[in-house]
Parts: sequence; structure tokens; C-alpha cells
Amino acid sequence: MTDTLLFDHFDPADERRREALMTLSNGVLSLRASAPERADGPGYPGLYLAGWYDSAERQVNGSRCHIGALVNLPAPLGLSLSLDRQQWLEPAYTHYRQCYDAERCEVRRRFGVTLGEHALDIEETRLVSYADPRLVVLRWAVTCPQPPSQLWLRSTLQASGNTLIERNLAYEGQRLAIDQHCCSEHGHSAIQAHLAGGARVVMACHTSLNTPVAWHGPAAQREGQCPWPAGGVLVIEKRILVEADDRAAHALAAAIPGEPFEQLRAAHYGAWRQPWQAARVRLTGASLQRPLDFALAHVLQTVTPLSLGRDLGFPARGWQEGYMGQIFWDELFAFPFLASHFPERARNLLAYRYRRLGAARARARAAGFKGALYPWRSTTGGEEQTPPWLYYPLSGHWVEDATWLQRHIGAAIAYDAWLLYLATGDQALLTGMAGEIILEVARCWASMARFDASRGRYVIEQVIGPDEYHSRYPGAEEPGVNNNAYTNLMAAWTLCRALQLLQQLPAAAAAELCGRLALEAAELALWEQVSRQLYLPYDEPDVLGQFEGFDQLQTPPPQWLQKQRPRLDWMLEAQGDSTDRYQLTKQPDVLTLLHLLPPHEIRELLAHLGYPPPSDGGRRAVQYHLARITHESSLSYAVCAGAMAHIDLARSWWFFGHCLGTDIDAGSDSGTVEGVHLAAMAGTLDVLQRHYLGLRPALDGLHLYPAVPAELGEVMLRLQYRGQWLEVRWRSGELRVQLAPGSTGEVMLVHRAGRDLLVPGATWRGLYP
Ligand code: IFM
Repeated sequence: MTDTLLFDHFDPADERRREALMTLSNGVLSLRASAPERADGPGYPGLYLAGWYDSAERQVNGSRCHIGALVNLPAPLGLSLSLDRQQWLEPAYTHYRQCYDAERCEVRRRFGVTLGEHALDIEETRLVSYADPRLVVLRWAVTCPQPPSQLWLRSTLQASGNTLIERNLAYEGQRLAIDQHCCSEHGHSAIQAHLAGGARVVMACHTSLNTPVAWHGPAAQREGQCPWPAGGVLVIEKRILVEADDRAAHALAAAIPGEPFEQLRAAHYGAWRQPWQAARVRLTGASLQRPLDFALAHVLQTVTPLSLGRDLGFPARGWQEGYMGQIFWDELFAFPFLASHFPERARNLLAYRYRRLGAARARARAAGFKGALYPWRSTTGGEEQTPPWLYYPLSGHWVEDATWLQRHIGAAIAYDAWLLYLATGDQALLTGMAGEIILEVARCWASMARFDASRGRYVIEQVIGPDEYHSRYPGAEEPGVNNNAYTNLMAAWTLCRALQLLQQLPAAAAAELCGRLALEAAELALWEQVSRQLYLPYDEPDVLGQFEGFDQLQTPPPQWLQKQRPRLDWMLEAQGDSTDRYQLTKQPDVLTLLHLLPPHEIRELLAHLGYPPPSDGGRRAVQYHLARITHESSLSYAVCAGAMAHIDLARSWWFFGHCLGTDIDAGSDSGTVEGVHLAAMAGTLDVLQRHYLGLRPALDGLHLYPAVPAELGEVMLRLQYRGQWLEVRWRSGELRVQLAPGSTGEVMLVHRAGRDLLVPGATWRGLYP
């Protein structure tokens, strides 16, 4: 058993962050690692059903809004012990150890408590079953050198609300109403509850305790006596089933599995092991193995085989209350890794977008555009879910949130769709959901671009780039900036891919697709024109700017680039100022281009647009932007690590290390409390695979262009390309690639010296001294 993440003492101040770090999920249920014995805090029990949102009306800063938020379900794990039913466990620990085991996707705790004269040692194991989407299991094995003859046990299933994030309370608060508590004489308790909109959830819980039940307030609470067993170990188990439907509570209670714990655990572990082994990146630089395993485990426990067929996106903070559990563009950072290991999971994420294509078309029409305009934040439906106001805690003000103007999300979805095609080679994707998404997003870009005769180019106005620190020009009434470089280049990229995919398809299939989407030759000709004539804002020769006018903003005081200050947007707003006024970004838009697109593709795109390639390979642009980033978005370090890999490997490595530490090295009061930063985690895996080992799926084969930091040491991983599993090994400047046992196809490898067809049994070797 491995301790991927370990805490060897209890720290009340850090408890909520640890609960988030040690959250377990199976892609359907997600459970914060709160301590069952600490009913009075400091933790925050959280149990969430993936994709189960509520959008009941709220009044926020005078506006009525219906913003979808993931619902916190009743807390099912409460447990306590007592000798006399008067004094219950005093959680003053005599020893304490808590670990997250990524290899088993399991959290274990061992702690000591005293009850009267008795020193108890409790070994806790919990799992959210990877084998059964509805099941959570908690087990306590209690030992005591001089045990009492018997104990009282209290088990609770406690109603709760969405109250983790104080600044979101106006949007959150109580969402579930409990309809019914029920219990049986066989140790079951159950709760049936509903949302204002009518959706229902049922939770059933079995505690290994055959005693009568007492009900207390909003909690389903059982208390009963348990004799200390002759064998010396008192075992207490709680099994919880959760389902979102109309099933009667007692029917769900009857479905709680009765198999021995070890059997349930073996089924969970058996289901986890295969995907874990398929995706694990093995390193000899041992210090990185654990954080990388930790990142991988969170990605794999959030997007799982149990998610397949369910309408689920990629939640920014895992299935947690952070960002209300909503879906942004963050799957962009997980797609390359997922598509090359679990294409079916990536496909499921794309299906989430495809189901909302109709709504995105309607949004485009409502905004006066054509094609599909995806919302920046989404939940159940396809409507925009960005809250209209944000609460700024330093000033106590409500501030308008205009980040819904991040139109670039359409390009990110098109990018994912194209990448899935590259990784799988599945032409049905192009004639189906990937093709439709790419074409409709391209159509939207072409209609959004306005021809500006004075420049002889198309412009895209009133948008916000990934950098959310610039949402309007200083003093402007309307939000949005013009010609955000990232947005314009990705718009051009989408248009090029849309045209390319039609070329890629057999003529009849392309004609059928165009017919289905009512695409005429004149429209395609316009796309070609826009893709060649979009305007790019240059701040200096070779330096692609952030957006038009960024270079006219004020130069910030250098101390703002240091972290010993509050969050910049909160700090400045509290001073009556705004980040809009300064040349300081939250995350690096232009570097995001270098992270997403290989250098040759950027050169081709610039040439297509009639701009010269950077004469210095992009170095000046990188320096310019690095000097202006606060890294206050968790995505920033992943982007910088990727973007710098082919420009300055030492700096890239520094960013990589920081990215890996986003959650595990964070402070007790950091955003991690609200959920881990899943895209940053996925981003590290992506940087390692796509940038450091240089493994990129492309139309003509699997590209191998490594740039490996010396500190990385030896690396071994497996990945899929077009249905074939490959084994890749990097050691001492040598890259080796071979087909994995069982892979019978051939794979074209494209590298700096040419192309080689890899056949089963052969090994390709490349030296990179
Ligand atoms: O999607 C990101 C965005 O780019 C920056 N703010 C946080 C979001 C969710 O992770």
C-alpha cells in the first residue's frame, strides 16, 4: 500500500483543505474526506452527485437569477462512541495519520482517542466504489488494550446545505428539502429529498448496528449498544447508496450490498487497477512520482468508466462546491491525456458539449451570430451559468462579472473535438459530433468577425480572453476588449480546421455533412477569407500582444508581481482601482497558444494570416508576457510549463514543479479548500507527455519531438494512438517506442529525422543527446 499523500498530525486549520485533497470519487459520487467523529467541525462534510445541479431562483444584489450549482447531499458518515451515552468521543487525538492511496483510490486514517479510561485506536478505511456507481463504504476497526465490555455507538445521516464558500452564499445555501426519513430494524436509515425544481434523490445507509433508532431533528440518528467482541477488534461499517430518482427509500435500503467488506474493496480495487496501470507515468525521479500519481488519481477518479453514458462535463474543481461544480473550458487541459489513454472517456466529455449544440446555436442566433456560441460556464442545460455578480470579500461589494464574454471557449471545444479525431483516427467523429461542433463553431467565428476596411482585416470585438483581469477598457461603459490575440488566433485555427476536415472526408461524406448543416460554398469561401485576414495585435515587433490597447495600459508597480498581497483583483477593487487599468495578467493568453499548438503549426498559422514568424522563435514575446503575469489562475503554471518547453527548458521545469504543487503545497486558506484544481493536475500530465516526451497525435502519424528536462530522469508510459497501445521509455537521452503486447497494428512515427513505420515486435529508438 502506498501513501501518495500523507498527513501525520491533525491540523484543524488545514482540515478543510485536506478534506478536498483527499476527496474520493468514482465519477458519479464525490465525497470529501471529513472526519465522521467531528460533527462540530472544523471540517465540512460534502457528498455530491456528479452533474446533479440545482438552479432554484436566488436574489443576488437585487437581480433574480437561476444559476446552477452542484448540490451538497446530506452528510452520511457521522459516527461517534460513548461509554454511557452522556459523554461522546472527544476528538482530542493521541495520534493521527491520514493518507490518500492513489494506487487503490482509497483514503485511510489511523487515530487514537480516549474514552474514559480507555485508549482507543481506530483504523478507518473509506472508499467510493469504482465498481458500483452508487456505493460509499466506511469502516472503522477499533482496538483497545483494555477494552470496555461494551460501548454505545451513534450513527448519523445529517441534512446539510451548500455553505462551504461564504462569498457564494447568496447563490448557494439550502437547496435540498428532506421529504422523508425512514429506518428499518435491520440497521438501515434512509432519506428522500427533493430540489425546488422537483428532482429527487434517495440515500440509504446501513450501519453494522442492530439496535432501535432515535430520530433527532434534521438528522437520521441511530444509537445502540455494541458489546466489545471477543476477538478484540470492534468493527463498525457504514455503507451508503445514493440514487437520483424516484425510487422509494426503503427499496434503496434493501439494495445495500451485504457482501463482506473485503469483497467490496476487492471489487473496487479490481475496477480501478486496470485504468490506473494503463495511465500511470513511471518516473525514477522519485520525488515527483507521488505528486504526479496524486494528480493522475484525481483525474481518473473524476472522469471514469462509470461516467460513460452520463451527461457529465469536466468540473473545474472536481465534483465539489468550488465554482459551484460548473463546467468551464478546463477539459482542454485534460483532453490530450484522456484522448490518448481513454478515448471513450474523452468522447463522453465531447458528448456533453454535443448535447448542448442546439442550445449553443440558439445562443448564437440570440446574440446576432451564426453557428454555435457555447456558454462560458454551463451546468445542466446549455444556457450561460456565469453568475451576474461576484462578491469581493475585501470591499464587501458586488461587482459585475462579465467573464461570460470568453467566446474563446468555442475554439477550445473545437480543439478537443479535433484532438480526439487525431488520437483515434475515427472518421465517424468527423461526420458526426466532432465535425458538427467544429463546423458550427467556425461558422460562429466567421459571423462574429467584422471586416474593418481601414485595416483591410477582420476584427473580433467585445470579448474577454482567458486572462480575466481585463474585462473592459478603463472607463468604458461596455465590457469586453478588442482583438484578443488568443481569441483571434484560435478563431483562425478553428476556421482552418473546419475547412481541413471537409477536405479530409470523402467527397460524398463532406457533401452530406454540409447538406445537414446547410453550409453553402459561399459560406466556406468566407471562412477561408476570414481565416486569412484576421487581425493580430502586435505590441512590438515579434511580440504578439494580449489584446488591442494592452500596451497603452499603465505599468504596474513591480511589487504587485509578488505574492505577498491579497488577490490582485480584490485588492485593487477595494482601493477603488481595477486590474483593467494595468499591464498585468491573471494567466498568459499568448503563451496558451504556445502550449496548445506545436511551433510549426503556429508558424503555418501566422503565414496563413500573412504575419511573419517570430524572428527569434518567440523568445521576446515570452519574456514580455512572463514579465506581466501574476499566475493567479491555477492554469497559468501548466500553460507556462508547456509553452516554455521548447524555448527555455529550465524555466519550464520550474513552472512544472509549481504546477504540481498547486494543491498539495497550498496554504490552509487557499482555494483548494473548495476543491482541487483539476485542470492544473491534468495539465501536468499533458505537459509531461506532449511537451517533454513530445508525443503528439497528428494526421500523418504520432509525432515524437521530445524536449526533456534533465531533472526528469527516466520515464515510462503507455499511450494509445489510433487504437494501438504503445510503450514509451525515455532514458539518458534515448527515446524508445514499441507497440505494447497485444497491439497488432502498425503506427507511423514522425520525428525530426523523418518517418518510420513501427510494426509489432520492433523498437524505435531516437537519440537526443
Ligand atoms: O476556467 C478557469 C479560468 O480559465 C480561470 N478561472 C478559473 C476557471 C475554472 O478553473
